Amino acid sequence: MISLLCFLTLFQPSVAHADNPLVQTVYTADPAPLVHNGRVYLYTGHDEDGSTWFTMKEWRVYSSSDMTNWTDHGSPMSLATFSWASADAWAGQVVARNGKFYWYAPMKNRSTGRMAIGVAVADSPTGPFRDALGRPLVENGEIDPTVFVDDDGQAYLYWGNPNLWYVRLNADMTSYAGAPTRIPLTTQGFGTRTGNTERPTLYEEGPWVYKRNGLYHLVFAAACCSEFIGYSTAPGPTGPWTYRGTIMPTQGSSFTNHPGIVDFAGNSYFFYHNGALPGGGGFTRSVAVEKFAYRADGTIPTINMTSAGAPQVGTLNPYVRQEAETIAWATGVETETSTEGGMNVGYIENGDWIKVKGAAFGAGARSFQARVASAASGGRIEVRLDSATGPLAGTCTVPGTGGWQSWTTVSCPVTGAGGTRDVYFRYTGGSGYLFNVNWWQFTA
Ligand SMILES: [Ca+2]
Ligand SMILES: [Ca+2]
Repeated sequence: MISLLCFLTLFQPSVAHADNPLVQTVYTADPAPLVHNGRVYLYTGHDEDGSTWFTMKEWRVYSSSDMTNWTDHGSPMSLATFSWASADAWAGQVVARNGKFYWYAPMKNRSTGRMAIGVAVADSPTGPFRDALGRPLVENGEIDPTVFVDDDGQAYLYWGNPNLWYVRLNADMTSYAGAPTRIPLTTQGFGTRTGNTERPTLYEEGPWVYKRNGLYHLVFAAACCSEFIGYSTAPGPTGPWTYRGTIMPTQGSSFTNHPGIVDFAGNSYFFYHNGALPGGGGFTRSVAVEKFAYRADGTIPTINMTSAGAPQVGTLNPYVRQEAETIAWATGVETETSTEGGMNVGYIENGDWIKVKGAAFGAGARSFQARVASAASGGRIEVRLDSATGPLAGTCTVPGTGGWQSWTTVSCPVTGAGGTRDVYFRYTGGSGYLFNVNWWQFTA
């Protein structure tokens, strides 16, 4: 983490207005979005800092109601969730059904040494998730599960690298009927790869299956390496597939990519990953998102990676409790589990800051309060508008509270915060870690 934090501090000026990648506190990979109850839940893997391989031990969850400010829900599932797993917490997906949330993910089976796909279940989209079976759901040494539930209720699990498989899931979502079936990888279905006789089609890995206007879409990481994102369509969930071309060209300094597509609030969004964070690369990836619109004929346009990301949907209400870990952009800080529930922002040092985008202050805020803790001597929260060096609307003094999880609420007057503005919380104080923040709220 140290190298990432140092890089972020140095990198501040040039990224102040970017919103991609979506997470700056850790490296994230393999995005799998889920829309539920007016929020987008984003499930990711976690590349360890300084990785030189796909060294991944846990999965993470973020959520947003506006595609811009993302709330960190921590890690509700890890290799430790699965008693049979030994390594490789790789690309998975969560689907909602039966009032529960099912997370399908590949990992290495300790007893066989092969990659297998497990399934965990939770009552909430943010977990906690528990192993539904105590053993793999399916195991054939291949990876990258995606699950699609058709309109008739039949669910399908697709996965595979180097092959592409599907199996029909039962309604319980944790068992299946029939045997895994190999989808024929034909050049008609998945395009032509040149110079690789063992893999003559473009299909590489990372399938993402969904249905739109009666047409089944199979989006996937194509060719290798570096990968691009392509897609195929079919009249039914089991094919026959027809290759439709490139969605996202090879870009972004990660030699892998991974697609996730959802519709939310009347728009369509394409999630992917790249190596755009400082210190980023093929094993230190970051998830990002672009808004897109299907063409009139239903095909998917070319989507390029940007640092701007998707525009905000609506605004953020600063007059209700907002989690400190709801972040449009962060520099220097990390998140951790809070004893008050959820997460808090921590490891705050002098000059670190967090951006919250598009707070709708209306006629104006009168005061600001924050839930804080400090085992040191505290510091100050500067409430700034428009940028980290923008107009100072107020300053709250944070005292020492006797512990990093000994919480108290501080408040301070605010002036000049009216209309809809980006808010920057800039943390100042002495040396070392200053204090933690759990949540904040303005008063009108
Ligand atoms: Ca820090
Ligand atoms: Ca919190």
